[in-house]
Amino acid sequence: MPCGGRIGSPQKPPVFVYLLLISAMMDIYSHISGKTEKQFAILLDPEQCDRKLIKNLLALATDSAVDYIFVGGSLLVNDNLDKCIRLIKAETQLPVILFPGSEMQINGNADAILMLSLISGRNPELLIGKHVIAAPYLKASGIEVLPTGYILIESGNSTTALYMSNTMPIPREKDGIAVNTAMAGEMLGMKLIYMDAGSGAVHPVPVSMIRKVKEQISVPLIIGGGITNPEIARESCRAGADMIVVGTAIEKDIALISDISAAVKSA
Ligand code: 1GP
Repeated sequence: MPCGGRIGSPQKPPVFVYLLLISAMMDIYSHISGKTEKQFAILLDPEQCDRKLIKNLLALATDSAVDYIFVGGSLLVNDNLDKCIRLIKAETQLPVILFPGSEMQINGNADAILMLSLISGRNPELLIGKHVIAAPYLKASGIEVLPTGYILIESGNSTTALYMSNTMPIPREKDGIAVNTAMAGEMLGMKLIYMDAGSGAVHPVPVSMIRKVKEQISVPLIIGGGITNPEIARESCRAGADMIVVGTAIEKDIALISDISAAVKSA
């Protein structure tokens, strides 16, 4: 290219444009681990993926500064996952993260997937077996994989996750077992620890357990299951949860989105 001949100097874009570009290029894990404020994810069950509900719910989620949309379920009886993700993507820019109940719940239209290893259980299929089957499909999909140590905590009722996984949860008063399990997960290289009382749990994960686990790990801690109101969300965050996941309560009353989000963000 010949030198000279340029008329005037090119306008530099303002700094915020660079920041927006950097943010768009960041992967989901960098977003999760880099945020200093507490994060809030809504869990959508593909079985409940009605266009009108999704539209209303996502409008509220965007207005309420929700961080992520999780999609998945322990037991899907319809082949709705792809349709559901397309509906969500048409309505929001929020990142969509798969929270798969089985190796069949892989979809390249999502932004990331929690690669769950059920480290509270002793079912080899859910520790490594299903992952071996899923690995080539995940690679071909190009989706960002988030290695996650998944820990089920006794919840006071028999949840679908518990029944389907054919495992025993960690007893809710056994903080020490939860701490050791989370530490082992991190030492094995898992980038997230997710303690879950299970969808529709009567009792959420106890705050004392959250506090003790958080003291011993350095990767982000996700807490879900049985969070039905802003107080539980706030207390869980104050105890050490970096991200809260709520599904059932919001399915029943989507107005809870803004109250729970406010509680999470002010914790
Ligand atoms: C379940 O943590 C999620 O795996 C959400 O649970 O449906 O009880 O909110 P809820």
